[in-house]
Amino acid sequence: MARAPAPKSAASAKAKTASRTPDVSIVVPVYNEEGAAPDLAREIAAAFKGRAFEIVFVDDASTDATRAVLTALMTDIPQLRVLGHRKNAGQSRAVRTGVLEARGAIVVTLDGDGQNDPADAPRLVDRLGAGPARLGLIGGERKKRQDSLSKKYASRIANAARRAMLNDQTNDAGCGLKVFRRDAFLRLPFFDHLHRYLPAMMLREGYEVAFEPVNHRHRTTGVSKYNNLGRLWVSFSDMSGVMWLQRRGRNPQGWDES
Ligand SMILES: Nc1nc2c(ncn2[C@@H]2O[C@H](COP(=O)(O)OP(=O)(O)O)[C@@H](O)[C@H]2O)c(=O)[nH]1
Ligand SMILES: [Mg+2]
Repeated sequence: MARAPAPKSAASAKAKTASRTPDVSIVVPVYNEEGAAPDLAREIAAAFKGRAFEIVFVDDASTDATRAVLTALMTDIPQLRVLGHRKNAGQSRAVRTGVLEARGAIVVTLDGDGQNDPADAPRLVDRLGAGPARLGLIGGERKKRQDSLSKKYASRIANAARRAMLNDQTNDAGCGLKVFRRDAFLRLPFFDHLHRYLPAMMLREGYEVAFEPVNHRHRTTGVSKYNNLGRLWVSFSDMSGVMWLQRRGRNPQGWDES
């Protein structure tokens, strides 16, 4: 990955980091995360210090002060960008908005509540960067989930069902920490809840996917935006849609030019 030489002073370092084209864009969808978002932004900046990166928070029309507290941080963190949907459109759409706006060739996504640990992200970025172009995505796999027992059980059952039906090689589809090639993501069909089916859609497009164990932390502020029943209900309709896409996803195994 190309890197600019080390700048001389702190002031010029700031200007340089802010203006040079980033290698990596860290995209964070947020909805009503005013308590968690500022610390998370600082943690991401610390984890990527010394690299050419940008942080793109996408506020999905929060009704709390999420957008304001993030905007106030922009002077402290020059790599921080804050986008805001005019109307709530869901986590997947927020990820997509961030990826469309991203300037880095590699995109990291992280949950906005601080449950993913930004310190894991550079390792995944390096692994993707060192891999072949056909490697489209590296997904985080939470080894020790820090969630309620009911959420852990529901998620275990949902993951087993999804994996059996979609054959998507994924043990932990719900992990918000993922790293992928921006151009690969943009080739995928978009639908609400796509963020849980990214490995399946990457495989459909002909990319390989890999997984890496990551840390997981308790939510210390704000509330979960999903409940088990709601998630189960939508996953029934999502699953049949994704299976249809898989059936209709004929793949030429690459192509050649004469
Ligand atoms: N943009 C956007 N983000 C959302 C929405 N719902 C949840 N999120 C974000 O998605 C991430 C995961 O949500 P969370 O409630 O923590 O799910 P849980 O960890 O499974 O309980 C967090 O960063 C949320 O702020 C939404 O409607 N829009
Ligand atoms: Mg969470």
